[in-house]
Amino acid sequence: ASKEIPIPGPRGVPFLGNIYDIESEVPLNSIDLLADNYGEIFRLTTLGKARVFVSSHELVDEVCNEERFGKIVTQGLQEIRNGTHDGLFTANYPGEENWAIAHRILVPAFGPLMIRGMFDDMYDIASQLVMKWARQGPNTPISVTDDFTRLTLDTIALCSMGTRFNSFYHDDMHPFVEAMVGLLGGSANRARRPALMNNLPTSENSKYWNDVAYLRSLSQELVDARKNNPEDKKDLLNALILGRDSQTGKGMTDESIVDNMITFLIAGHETTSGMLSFLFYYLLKTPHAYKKAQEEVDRVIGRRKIKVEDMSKLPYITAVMRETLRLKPTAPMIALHAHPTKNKEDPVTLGGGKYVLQKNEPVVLLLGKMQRDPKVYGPDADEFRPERMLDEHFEKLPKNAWKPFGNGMRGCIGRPFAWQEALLVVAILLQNFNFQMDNPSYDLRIKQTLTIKPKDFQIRASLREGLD
Ligand code: MNH
Repeated sequence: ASKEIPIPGPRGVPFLGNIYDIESEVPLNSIDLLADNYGEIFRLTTLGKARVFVSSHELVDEVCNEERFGKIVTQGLQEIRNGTHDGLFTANYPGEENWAIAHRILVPAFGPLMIRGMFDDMYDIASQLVMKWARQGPNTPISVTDDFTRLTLDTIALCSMGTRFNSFYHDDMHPFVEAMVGLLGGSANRARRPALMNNLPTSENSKYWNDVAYLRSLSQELVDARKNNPEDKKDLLNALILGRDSQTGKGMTDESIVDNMITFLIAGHETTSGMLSFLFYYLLKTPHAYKKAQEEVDRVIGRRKIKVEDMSKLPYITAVMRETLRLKPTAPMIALHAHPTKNKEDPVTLGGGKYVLQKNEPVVLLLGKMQRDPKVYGPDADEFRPERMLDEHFEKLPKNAWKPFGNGMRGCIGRPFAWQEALLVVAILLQNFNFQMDNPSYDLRIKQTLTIKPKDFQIRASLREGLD
């Protein structure tokens, strides 16, 4: 213990601790600044609860060891459980066995064959976006993130609930989306308040529970509809209904199906929409990368209709997507703690005994900082340079140096879904339009909820010549 170093951090005020050290609008901004000031690890304590934030590749790599650490369901996620219970994203595992059952049933549903089966539905929604932008013409500023959110919502709804939100045909949100936004916003508010207030009969609380009830009843209706009118389709809804657990032979209960439908909607839209938005921001700020990406589409696909086979033939756009998620991982923080059954260390330490954690203290990985560690990415780590993410370099990155999809068995189950969806959208947009910033001097600002997105980012789209 002689080499022990106290974990640094801002001092804070009595009782409330560090709440004034975190800006409420974009917490990530202040947390990244604290990482700049305090280095690879620092501690914040709010209302008596401590947690550490780590941001060097070395420490993140250590915490990614699943023998020692595993996911912790933090307060924000804990509240979302009011709508999703022990669905995949919000389950406590080990402890809640439903996670393992749903995981075994659903991993194959996100396998390559199933994802290819969802290409036509993805294409359907992507072409609606193309039509909308084409009709708006080159003089209409496009609120990029809003339209990408329409796209990702409609895509995941079609593939996992078998229903169409038709978001491109309405200015208002679909009632399901409205209720989901209510659940997410309400959960964030509840996590910041003393529990007592969450049990009062306020109109806010009753709206919250009405939203949850609506989400669940509509989901159940859609499950019943598919059960009563079976469709021979490779989609997530069929996987939820028909899937059988390889270990127990059991199917999922309706309760668990609904938990995971809502989970897919929550986990599967903001992250992908944010990624697409940042991607177009970076392409428009980096003309040489934009040019290469568009040339790739023209060379590989040209003017014909995009096919699922094309998805594996776009290495530069793939690198652009990886580089976007390196600089702006849209799920910017994930929380772990010492593994409740496997880790017998007491106390738990990091950095070879240097940093001593408190009992069951959450460890938050700051993915955006870690993915700019100059020891891994060099002196130009802050630059958008897709070339560094081409396969031959990407495959040689040290372990756990690129983690936008989280870690290990609790990592993102939807990654292949998001990847195919985003590749298709980038390709179809570059194929059909030329883009420019609405305001060329726009500087990136962030909007933060569970995820991050660009704020007030607008572009213009003009149809490319030679299209009929
Ligand atoms: Mn996704 C978990 C990032 C797209 C469904 N996702 C995670 C985690 C990260 C993540 C990080 C780990 C969270 C944690 O440790 O608490 N996810 C992304 C990103 C994209 C994304 C960056 C797009 C880009 N995710 C999607 C899509 C779906 C989805 C699309 C669904 C179709 N993700 C999930 C689910 C989990 C998850 C479900 C929880 C998995 C588990 O714990 O078993």
